[in-house]
Amino acid sequence: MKTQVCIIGGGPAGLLLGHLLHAEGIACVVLERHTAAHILARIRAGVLEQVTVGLMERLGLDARMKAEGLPHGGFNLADGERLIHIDVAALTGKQVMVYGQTEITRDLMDASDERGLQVVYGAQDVALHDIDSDAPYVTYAIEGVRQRVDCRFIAGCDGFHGPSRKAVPARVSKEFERVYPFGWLGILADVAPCNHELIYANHERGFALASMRSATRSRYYIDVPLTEKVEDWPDDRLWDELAIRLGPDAAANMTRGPSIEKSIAPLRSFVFAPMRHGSLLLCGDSAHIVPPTGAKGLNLAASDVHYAAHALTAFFGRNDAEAIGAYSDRALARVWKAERFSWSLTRLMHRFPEDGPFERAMQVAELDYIASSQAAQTSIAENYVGLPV
Ligand code: FAS
Ligand code: PHB
Repeated sequence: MKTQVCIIGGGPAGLLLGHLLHAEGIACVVLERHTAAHILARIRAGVLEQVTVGLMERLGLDARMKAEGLPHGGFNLADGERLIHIDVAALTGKQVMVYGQTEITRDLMDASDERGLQVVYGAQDVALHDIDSDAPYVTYAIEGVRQRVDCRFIAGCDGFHGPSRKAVPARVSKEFERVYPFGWLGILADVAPCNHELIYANHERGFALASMRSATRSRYYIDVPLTEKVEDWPDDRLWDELAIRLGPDAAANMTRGPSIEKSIAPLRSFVFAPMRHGSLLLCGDSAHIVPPTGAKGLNLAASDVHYAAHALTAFFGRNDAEAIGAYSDRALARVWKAERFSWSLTRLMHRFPEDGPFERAMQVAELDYIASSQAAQTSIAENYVGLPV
């Protein structure tokens, strides 16, 4: 097969990029190792910044999101009895959209069939070749039969564990990483949320987050030591812990129900630079990971795709390679700001095992400052709703 862009990975980054390029008449193919059903079964992000909403609008794929999504104008930081409301709408004039990553991915998948975007599911042994040249190619196997895609660019949208980042020579790359000493145990249940907005709680027993997917489907998290397993947390134990950590008011409004999904996700901050090498561009989790505290992971994938689509459209449409050359610096400039916010909010809202009384006093002082300062709340709000792309 010969095409212009070979996209590795059919998650949100790969499908968003594929649709944007396809809409511009740029020939592309998406290679995904799993089935569509496998991808839709992964429960991940829940909060969309305007950059993500905007890309779905630009593609004309925002109808279901606008019909079923929940616009949120604020969120809450709970510290013991205290609830600090961050009025994002009043402080920034913008909102976030609560609409699960699963639904975004479903909308993109459904449109692939309708619009003729070629997505190959079940692509095994994907390998990148000649990325330093102007004629790279990708090999893969379908049911044991080896295939080859010749292209001008490869877009590595294959997540943290994919092959694309590893194809960049170590001599030209640099990694930055912080692994956190806890994971997030998440539960999805078809029960009404305990609050109309999200609550991030820093309790003496640990972190908790009350989120949602709709008015009838809730998503909750607590932080747990990395030694814990999902089977250590039967539903009742998790509901009891959530009620304690989220506080009496949230607990009084909490509806319990059977989990339809329950999993533990490790937390890390990770950045890989550069995000372009030769004819390979990296987008999304293949190049960076954030702790989910700031709800940035999916949204950073969207801003990478925004920059990558702009660069590839300029290259193929106007033979202008300037934006390709600038892609990595442009994407990383926004990535680092989101990394800082996500790390900072994780530091503020979690009890780290190595922390002592001083570190706890710093958390209390920072929460006191946020509670009393519009400037501090504005800073949090503008990062949460998404910095400009
Ligand atoms: P993805 O990982 O979503 O997609 C990469 C795709 O590439 C996958 O479908 C994979 O199968 C495919 N792939 C990998 N290797 C391949 C190969 N060799 N060949 C072909 N295909 C290959 N973000 C938030 O904002 N909020 C959250 O609450 C949140 N929770 C998360 C929970 C978990 C467990 C994880 C892992 C991530 C979470 N994230 C969250 C972050 C997440 O939403 C990512 O930011 C988002 O999925 C990024 O999208 P992609 O870059 O497309 O990567
Ligand atoms: C979610 O609803 O899954 C969610 C929301 C906000 C976060 C992380 C996860 O910061």
